[in-house]
Amino acid sequence: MTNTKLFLKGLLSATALTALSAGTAFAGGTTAGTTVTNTFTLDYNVGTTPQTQVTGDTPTTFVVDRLIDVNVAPNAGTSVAPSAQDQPLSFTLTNEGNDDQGYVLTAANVAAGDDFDASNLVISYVVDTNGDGINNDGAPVVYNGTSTPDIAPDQIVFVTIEGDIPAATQGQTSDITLLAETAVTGGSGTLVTEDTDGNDNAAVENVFADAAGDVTGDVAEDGSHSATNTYTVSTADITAEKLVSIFAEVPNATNDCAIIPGTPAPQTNDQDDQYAIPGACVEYTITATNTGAAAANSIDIADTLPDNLTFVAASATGFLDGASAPAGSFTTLPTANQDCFATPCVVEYTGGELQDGSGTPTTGVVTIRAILASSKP
Ligand SMILES: [Ca+2]
Ligand SMILES: [Ca+2]
Ligand SMILES: [Ca+2]
Ligand SMILES: [Ca+2]
Repeated sequence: MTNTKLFLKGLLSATALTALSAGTAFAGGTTAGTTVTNTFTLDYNVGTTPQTQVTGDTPTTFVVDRLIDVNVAPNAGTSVAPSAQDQPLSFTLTNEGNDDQGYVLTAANVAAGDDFDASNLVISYVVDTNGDGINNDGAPVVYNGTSTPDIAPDQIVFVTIEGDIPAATQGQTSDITLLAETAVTGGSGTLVTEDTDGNDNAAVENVFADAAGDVTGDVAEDGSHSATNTYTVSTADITAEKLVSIFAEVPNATNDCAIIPGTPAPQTNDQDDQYAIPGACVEYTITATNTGAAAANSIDIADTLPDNLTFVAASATGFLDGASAPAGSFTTLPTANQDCFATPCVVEYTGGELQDGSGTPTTGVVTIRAILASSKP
């Protein structure tokens, strides 16, 4: 055979295999209930003389039994914030048998080996109806105990468990199991049972082939399978401090109280130091720091200035969104030179964010300048 012929033969074999696979290859094999019939012929010679062919009286027949095999696998775990509601954990359920089946689903907390339990566990699912292995097949169905996902051999179901997270701390985990028990289709929730009295060639009998799973009691070949997925708490850890200093005892063009950050007056020794005398420019800084792994957002800093001050200016730095653009704004601000005795001086910065500070702490600062009143309030 020439090399060209060998190549063509290879191509043809591959094509033939592909065509066969597309039509009939299930993980569980030939579909349950298929009737398999066979006959034979026997030819023989006596001496050199061919004799009449012998054939069987009737073809042999059997029906293919029902392989019950299900697999539950967790997808990536979920990072959650303390006290967050309706947090999803996702699993993939596959019918590895050779007939359509429904599945009774159970979500449960693992009692030991983790740090907390999630509450209000709710199961929903999406059947991969278009068979592309992607959860793009419409709205989830909330599982209510009888709304079983009914799927064909080799088909998969995307199952999501949603739970509420308690006030846990950074790095704490919660393990949740999903158990799928094989049932008949149609939503009755009736579990299938295994045939125990040996094979009848004329009957479609249930044969269990599932593995043992994570849930206690989920042993091999019991018609069920289970797996575990994990919530991990990722939280912000915010601290804040407020400091006050005298920016300039006698503010002037060089040490302009209204320019932030500007140039503070010298604070080198007692002689040059800046004292809190009437007319001095006072600077408050409120510094917020995140040392946690999660971003903190909706940060709201409010400060009502003492009534013996006159507001001058305020600014904020360091509160950045995920793309390092400024996050937040002053939603309440006194007018420049507002007398805080006559009108309360409320400074409020709203909507600030501090990103993941677990490596390097992230910091935001609100700076407020005011003049110490020259007259008694
Ligand atoms: Ca637990
Ligand atoms: Ca899909
Ligand atoms: Ca049988
Ligand atoms: Ca099992």
